[in-house]
Amino acid sequence: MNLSHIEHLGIAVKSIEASLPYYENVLGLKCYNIEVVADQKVKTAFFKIGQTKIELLEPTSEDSAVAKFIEKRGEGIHHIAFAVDSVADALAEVESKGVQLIDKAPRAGAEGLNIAFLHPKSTCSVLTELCEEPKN
Ligand code: CMX
Repeated sequence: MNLSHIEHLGIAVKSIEASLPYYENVLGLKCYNIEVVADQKVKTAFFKIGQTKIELLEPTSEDSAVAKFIEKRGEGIHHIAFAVDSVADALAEVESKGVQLIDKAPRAGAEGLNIAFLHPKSTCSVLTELCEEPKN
């Protein structure tokens, strides 16, 4: 599989508003997009560092995956996302190597990317996302 770079790191926070001053005033990053991903029940905020982004994830519902994560483990790094040429091809490859998939097929994620998650039980306990720029 050809991973080109770390597309983003997902960080679970209780409140984007309360977290922004650290990222903007201390680290000097600029939040360039805030977007709700309704089907994932999260609000997201994005910052760029080189080719990589930081994605803050605030739950919008108590039953969201991110709300459950914060309840169990507290705020902090939630997932790593790798950029690939083709999420569908990468899913087929990792599944053939015994990795448990959360998403069996690519779906729409934040920022217009096609994405899919791999289960942390098969990825050394790090929730892993594969991302692909849509080809129009
Ligand atoms: N990183 C590592 N391990 C995680 C995890 C994470 N982010 N989230 C859950 N787990 C672990 C739990 O600690 C638990 O481990 P134990 O069994 O050892 O206690 C196990 O996975 C099961 O966790 P759970 O709380 O019972 O939750 P579920 O099984 O209901 O769901 C998961 C876990 C990973 C399948 C679910 O969170 C998921 O589907 N995540 C992918 C989607 C997602 O996270 N969306 C939000 C971001 C959206 C975006 O970026 O757009």
